[in-house]
This record gives sequence, C-alpha cells and structure tokens, in this order.
Amino acid sequence: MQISNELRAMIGRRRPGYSLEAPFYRDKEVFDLDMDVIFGRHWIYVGVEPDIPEPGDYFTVPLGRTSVVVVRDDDMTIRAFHNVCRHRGARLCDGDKGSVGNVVCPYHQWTYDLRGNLIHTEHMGEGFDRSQFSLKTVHVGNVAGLLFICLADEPPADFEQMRREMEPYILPHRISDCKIAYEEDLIENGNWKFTMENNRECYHCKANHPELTVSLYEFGFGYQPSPENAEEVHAFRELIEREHARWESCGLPSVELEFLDSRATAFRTERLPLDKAGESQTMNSKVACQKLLGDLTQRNLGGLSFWTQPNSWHHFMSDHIVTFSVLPIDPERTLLRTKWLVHKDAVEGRDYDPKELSEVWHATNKQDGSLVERTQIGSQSAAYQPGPYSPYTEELVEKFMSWYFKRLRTETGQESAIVS
Ligand code: 3BY
Ligand code: FES
Ligand code: FE
Repeated sequence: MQISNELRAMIGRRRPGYSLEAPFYRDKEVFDLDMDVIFGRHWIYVGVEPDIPEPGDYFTVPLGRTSVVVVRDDDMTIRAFHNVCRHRGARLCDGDKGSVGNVVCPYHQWTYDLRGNLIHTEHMGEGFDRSQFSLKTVHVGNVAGLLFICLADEPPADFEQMRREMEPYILPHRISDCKIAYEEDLIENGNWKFTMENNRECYHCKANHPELTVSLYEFGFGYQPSPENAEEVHAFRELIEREHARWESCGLPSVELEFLDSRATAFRTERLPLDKAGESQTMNSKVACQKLLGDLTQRNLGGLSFWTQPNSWHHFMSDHIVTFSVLPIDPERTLLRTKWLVHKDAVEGRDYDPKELSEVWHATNKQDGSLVERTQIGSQSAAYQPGPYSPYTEELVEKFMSWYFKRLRTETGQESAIVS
C-alpha cells in the first residue's frame, strides 16, 4: 500500500515510551494501513474449535470491510474462506454463526461445498468451468484449539514456533473437549489500538475493576509493581516460584515465555497465582464450574494467561477458559468478542450458572469499553499530546507499540526486514 509522506514521517518520528500522535487513533489512512499491514499480514485470533463442533458449522469474522467464514468441513477439517460470492460478489453467510450443508449464495444460488468448491450454478451454459470460481481461501492456524486466520498469501512462518511453544501450556485445559457456555460481542467506541493498550496494562485495574481485582493479586499482572512496592513485589515473585514448582510437578508448564519483540507472531504467556481461594476469576475466586477441564483434578491452578499480538488475550483456569478477540470495525470502533468455555459435559444449572461464570469479565469488559471510549474522546481534542507510559506498569504497552511500529516499518519498507 502506498502511504502519504505525512504518514511516513509520523511513523518515523514515533517517540518510544509515549502514547501515539492522535491521527494513529483516528485517521482513515492509518486505519487502512493497519488493516493491510497488521490485520492483513499477521495471524489474527478469531475463535475456538468448540465454535464449530460439527461438519457444516461456521462462524463469521468481521475485519474492517473484510468478512471471513470459518467452517468445519465433512472431514472435520477447519477451513476459512472470504465471505464473498465468486459470481457478483454478494456476502454469502449472514450472522455470527450457523450451520449449512453447502454454502448457497442468497443472490443467485451459486452453491459451494464445504471445501469452497463451486458445485452448482444455473444458467451459466455448457462450457462454464466451475473449477475456476472456488471461494477464496484464507489460512487457518490452530494452537491447541485456539483458531487463528491469516489473510496474506504467505503467512508468517513463525506461527509454528508459537504453536510448538504454547501447546504444552494449553493442552491440559483441553479446548477440544469444551463447549461455549456464554459469549458476548461488545462494540467499543475507540480505535483498536486503545483496546490493546488498555489490555496490556493493569495500572487502571485497582480504580476501575472491582470485580476483576477480587481474584487478581495486587502485584500480579504488572498490576502495581514499582520501586515503592519493592518488598511486596519480591514476596509476590516468591509466591510465583513456589506455585510454579507445584504446578510444574502436576505437568502444567507455568514459567513465563515472552516473544514480543523479534517475531511477526509475537506472544507472551505465564501461569500466575490468583488471590483468595486462588481457583478462578470469579466474584469469590472459587471455581464457577464444578466439572473441571480435561483431566484436571485440582482447583487451585491459578490462571494461565496467553497474550498475542496484534489482537488477543486468554485466561485458562481449572474450571473455565475466557478468550478475547479484538476485531477493528472502523478507525473509531472496535469489536471485542469474548467467549467463556467449560467442559462439554458440564451441565448448565447443575455444574455452572452462565451468569456467575461470566460476571467478572462481563463487568470488566464494560469498564474497559468505557475507558477506551474516554481515551478516544480525550485524545481527539486539540490539547492532546502523546503522554508517557509508566516504566513499571505500562512496560507491556510499550512492548506492544514497539512491535506495532517495527511491523509497520518493516512492511512499508522503512527498515530492513526483521526475521519472521
Ligand atoms: O486481561 C488481561 O490480560 C489484563 C491483565 C489483567 C487485567 N487485564 C485487563
Ligand atoms: Fe452470488 Fe450471484 S452474487 S450467486
Ligand atoms: Fe481493564
């Protein structure tokens, strides 16, 4: 994509450790570049295997003006296609989710099988070669049941490393044996980078998240560490080490992995203790589902978190999983798609109550949505100028932004390519 000299200069003069110049959160040119370079050329987290348990099940993913259909075919393979008919371009699948035998275009009924082959058309004549009009495919990546798509012809090859490194962490929670107990789409009135900046820090947690901070340790998640709190931070690090040893001895990898810098497919993970009962991110920090995930037998396994760039975070506990996908709609609106997973044999009403299960993150998402909107509004005032990130509690915000700029510069040819 060609970019203007102004944008090129703005990318070039980004000041590390500071929030961005206002146009990065508002301008259409920046948004188009984000959709091309960031969302068009990286692995984007979109959903989970239990979204589509049966052949013919599909879900749609809105990404700016693009829509992708993720579908399970008759052989149980998960595939993804552009949600665009090869006849005259009509949107094929409606709604967020559904189930089909074949994909039939509502306009003139061109019909595609679940592998994207065009198998039926009327009035196109004898010589019409349907094989030339298959649906356009999109790459699918699967990390232990977490589904990613990549719109690029050649996706970043380092996805494989992320898969290899993350599978041992995630597999014990057995996503493939889960069902979605609750899901929610929230439209945040802000640029997607505000959503991500907000997620990468917990500086705001104490004042804004009464429900989430029931189970979060004050010094966990980069919540309040700073030199003034050196003693508490040290004690928390010791607790982490003890808990890691306990969890690792039960076969649960727990140590932090951080690859946020040098990779196209950047991520970070760590299993952290939870406060109070230490079982789950709930209003009383006890499990919300009596049936535990996979073969897990202990409830107090803390929370395994997995953060990916550009667009997701996930929390895995002994009883449930919460997973978040950030999907830009336009420069000033972002869809946050959240799913709560429990064991597929857990019975609603007996083992869990969807309201209790989702209470903490439902409230937290709403609070974060208002913070994002507040920042969108404030930062568009003439008085706004980029402000400094805390070197203690906003370190991961800076890491997100430095990755973002590295990717922009690499992909727009302002820097020699980094290894992917
Ligand atoms: O969900 C997260 O990963 C971050 C860290 C803790 C709170 N939060 C919004
Ligand atoms: Fe799909 Fe005509 S646009 S069949
Ligand atoms: Fe928050």
